[in-house]
Amino acid sequence: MRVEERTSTESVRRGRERYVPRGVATTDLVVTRAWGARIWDADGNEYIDFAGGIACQNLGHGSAAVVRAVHEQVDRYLHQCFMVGMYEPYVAVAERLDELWPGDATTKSLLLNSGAEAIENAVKIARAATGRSGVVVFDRAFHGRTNLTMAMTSKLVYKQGFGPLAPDVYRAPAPYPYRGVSTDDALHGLELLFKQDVDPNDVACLVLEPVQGEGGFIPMTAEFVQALRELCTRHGIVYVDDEVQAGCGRTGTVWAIERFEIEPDLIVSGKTLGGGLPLAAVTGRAELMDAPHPGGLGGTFGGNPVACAAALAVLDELSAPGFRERAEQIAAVLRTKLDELAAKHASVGEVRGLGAMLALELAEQSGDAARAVTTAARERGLVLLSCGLYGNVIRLLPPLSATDEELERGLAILDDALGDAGSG
Ligand code: PLZ
Repeated sequence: MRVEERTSTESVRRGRERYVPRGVATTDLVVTRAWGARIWDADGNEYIDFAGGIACQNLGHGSAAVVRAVHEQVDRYLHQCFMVGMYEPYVAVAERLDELWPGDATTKSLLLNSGAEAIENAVKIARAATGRSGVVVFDRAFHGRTNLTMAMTSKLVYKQGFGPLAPDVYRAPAPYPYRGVSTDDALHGLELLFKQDVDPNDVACLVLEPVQGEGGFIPMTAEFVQALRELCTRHGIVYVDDEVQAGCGRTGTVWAIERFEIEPDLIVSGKTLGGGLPLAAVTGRAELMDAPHPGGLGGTFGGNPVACAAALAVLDELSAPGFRERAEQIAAVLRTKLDELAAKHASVGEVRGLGAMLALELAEQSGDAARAVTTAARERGLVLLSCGLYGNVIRLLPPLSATDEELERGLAILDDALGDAGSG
């Protein structure tokens, strides 16, 4: 049995080398099964999962309600293409997103396949609605890997050699107190951008993650978000809230922006939205969403019925009583232990995050130590991811269905891995 399984690990690794381009960076892990907050590899080893497929499993692997909804939909029909034959699950997801909208607006939703595709469509909608082309994004942003979104994303690895990049994308600073960028500094940077590079009256939208994800799990300050909201209103700029990583219950509330007490114009969601199936959405004020002409928006698979059935179950679970309370308990368990680790391991510079979206930043701005920690963690049975412009941030994205015992086991492994990495 073990021999057979080992063969399969090696054959997957060999096949990956032979048939999959190196541009898709992978770890050594070959997964054969996942349940709740645990993953098993092809050798039968069990791992605690603190990655959740990069924030796609906030409800845990194999969530009963999601699996049931998927099975039922599979028996009905798999695909129609909404532009050929409409179906109820698409409309029902849009209706549910309207009910969950954090504000007073009457909203409509467009469904798509990926976060990047949804961000692209948010920009199209903002451009159609305003008749302007400029897009403002921020330092350390991640919005995707497609042509437009790689221009919006910071970090060379995502765009080097892939140009020309899309024009009319401008970058401004965002608060990062740990590295000395205050809210005032960031707002001053935006003021300069509007003096030096682009007239705010030529800007269609600004796009901001409420907690920066790939960029290093940096929560935006409420003052910054509120000042941007005010500025957008003043200049007729569309405020696009990128909730692809921070949304869908990660911080406790359905949308992270609820914690900042502003109403955005468009929300982009993805990842956990499809419960593990590819689904993303742009939701926003009806008059903005209706700006593009008929035929201007769409796609073959966007809002696939099976993904929509999964999303309906996901959105029910995220907004069910008790979800937020459990997420906050998990956040408290994680934060207490991370604070302890920061006190114990000299390599740790800062613990930060919002709700259960938490991370450790290593003081040294190089990816080597964080890579050593994630590798040591995997060897000890914990799947863990790094992030940040310098790759020196260790982020925690455990399923919010994890038990206290699973969290503690994962955190104990993180402690050991920080020690192994020679940073203790
Ligand atoms: N916006 C805030 O975090 C995707 C990237 C993994 P897609 N983040 C994971 C990688 O290396 O490609 C993301 C995000 C935010 C947009 C996206 C893009 O979402 O579904 O990967 O296209």
